[in-house]
Amino acid sequence: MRIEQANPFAYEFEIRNTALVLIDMQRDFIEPGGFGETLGNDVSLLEAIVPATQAALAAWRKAGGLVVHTREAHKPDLSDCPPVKRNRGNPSLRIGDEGPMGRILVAGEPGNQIIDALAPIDGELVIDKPGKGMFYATGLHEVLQQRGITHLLFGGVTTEVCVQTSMREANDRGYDGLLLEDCTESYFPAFKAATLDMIRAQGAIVGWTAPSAALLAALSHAT
Ligand code: C5J
Repeated sequence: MRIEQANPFAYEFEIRNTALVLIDMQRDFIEPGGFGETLGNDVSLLEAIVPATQAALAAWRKAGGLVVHTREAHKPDLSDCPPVKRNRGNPSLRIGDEGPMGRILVAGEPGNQIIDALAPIDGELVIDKPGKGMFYATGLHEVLQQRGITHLLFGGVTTEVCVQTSMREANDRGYDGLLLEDCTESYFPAFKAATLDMIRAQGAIVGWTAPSAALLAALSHAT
């Protein structure tokens, strides 16, 4: 399969060797009252990518591809949240503190769940990650290797933090990664634009980007 419109050049993949990875599409980042808003951000920017992400997820499921959902989530005792992480951000509402949707970025809390529109279904992987990158302290690389995954299609939030970190980690581990441009967002539009440029610069130094319509078109020919 080939996405001709990918940047900086066509992206080739096989569904059986590829996973769609949705990074941190959690209530904490996307809905009012969560971690994202406590940092002073306008969360409606992120909500805008939900329809395109839903369409990509539905098409990928229909094609029978593997889906991986990640959540930025810490243990309730915060033993996996180093002080350098907890002590930054909004001093009056830190990771682990009680917020409007439960404890901020803590596993099992209402705000830590993936939004209903993109809720995982049986057979999909759900990875709780204590860092920004999806491979740090998760064991995910081994799981993907066992399944023969070599290519990763990315969506999720935020573009320049957890998505970019995960793509860079993936690149260093030998995966060919492509970021779906309209299925990712930042609280800072300029950061998103810069991240897309950085990923595909210098002959795809981190990976590729493409509009989700190009993926849908490729899949419609295959299914
Ligand atoms: C952040 C994330 N921005 N998922 N997390 O803290 O990008």
